[in-house]
Amino acid sequence: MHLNQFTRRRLLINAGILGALPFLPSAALAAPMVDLGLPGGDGSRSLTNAFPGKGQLILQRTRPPLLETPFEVFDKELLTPNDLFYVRWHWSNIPTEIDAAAFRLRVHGHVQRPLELSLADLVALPSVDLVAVNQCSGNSRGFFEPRVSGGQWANGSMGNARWIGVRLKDVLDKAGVGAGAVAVRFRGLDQAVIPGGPDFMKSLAIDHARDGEVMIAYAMNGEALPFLNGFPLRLVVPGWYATYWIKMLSDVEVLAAPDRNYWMTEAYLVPDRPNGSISPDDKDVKMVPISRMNPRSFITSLRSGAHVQADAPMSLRGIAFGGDCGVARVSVSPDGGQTWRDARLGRDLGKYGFQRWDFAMTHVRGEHRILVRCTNANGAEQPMAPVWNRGGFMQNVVESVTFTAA
Ligand SMILES: Nc1nc2c(c(=O)[nH]1)N[C@H]1C(S)=C(S)[C@@H](COP(=O)(O)O)O[C@H]1N2
Ligand SMILES: [Mo]
Repeated sequence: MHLNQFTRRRLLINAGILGALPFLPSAALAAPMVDLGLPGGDGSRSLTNAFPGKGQLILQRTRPPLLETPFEVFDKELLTPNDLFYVRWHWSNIPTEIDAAAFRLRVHGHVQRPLELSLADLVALPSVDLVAVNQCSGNSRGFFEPRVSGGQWANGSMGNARWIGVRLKDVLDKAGVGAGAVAVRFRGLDQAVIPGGPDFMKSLAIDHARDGEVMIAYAMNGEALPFLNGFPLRLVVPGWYATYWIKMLSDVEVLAAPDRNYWMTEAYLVPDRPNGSISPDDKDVKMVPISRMNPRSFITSLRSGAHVQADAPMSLRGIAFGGDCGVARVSVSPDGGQTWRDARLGRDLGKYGFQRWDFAMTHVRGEHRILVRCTNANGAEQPMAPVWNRGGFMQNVVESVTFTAA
């Protein structure tokens, strides 16, 4: 796919006008509410339209903005619309305006030729596009029992988009990676608000950074990136949790020694156990940086508590993704887990993206609990018991919906 003239022009003009980030949207009190049904209680949230470039999203936190995608969006669109794509920042010190013409991406550190690339320089490199799921490590954290601290997300801190940009490898080759480089560290234009607080930075091992898949995206679904999703550039790390997908990317630093920054060694650690799952009583578990995503699937056409007409033919549908590889199979159990049948898979937009599935049911009567389970191309399948860890990361339990046909 080629970036059309419209997008190129939009990128190169001074498109990044945000104004001031709202502190507390004044409409919040009168706003429509949603109940996320969190098991620990207090699942009521307001919907907000108050954020620049964003449509109606669930307000999880105002400063820094944490905005969740309402779940019904995933039923309507396979590519999550830019204005409904979730938002998550760690620090509220985010620039409120970016001059796209003056913007430079700095590439430095253990390289032969440090670079300062303009957006025009980047757009001139060979472009690549890829459909991939961006999912917060803590997606679904609000469903953890016992509850853990952190943003109490329901299932909407994920989204699927077509990312357009350049290969990180091409940019690194232009700079010439020095012999003995071990990692590449990324940071954006946001800064810590607390004096001495750790600016948000993540790094990837050098081979991962040069795998030809990791990209620097300048567009999303054919448009410039929304400001709050990282205008003008963001890292896209296909198959890995979004914590690595640095937004407003301004600095790429090649390191000759492992990255010891706070966000790699203290935060975003998961137990070194299958699926990152432990029991609340487990002590002294070895922790490692979070990395690859696991498979997930969701029923999107029906919510728990729904009433449908008995004996009418039903077509259930939903989405699945394989995580760090494609979807091999989606199975559905119409009877609470006793029997399983394969769902029909929809069009494959790429192994890192959402894939639709559907499943026909007939002679439905009474109360039903339907389960859906994805197996990925590596043979990993969703667990029947919920994942639990102290960070509230990597949830991918088999989801279910209970409804009544009468
Ligand atoms: N510069 C910067 N990039 C960042 C973050 C951040 O705080 N600052 N948060 C990361 C995390 S944890 C997530 S979940 C994703 C969220 O991406 P989105 O806001 O575009 O949905 O951005 C990632 N990239
Ligand atoms: Mo995240």
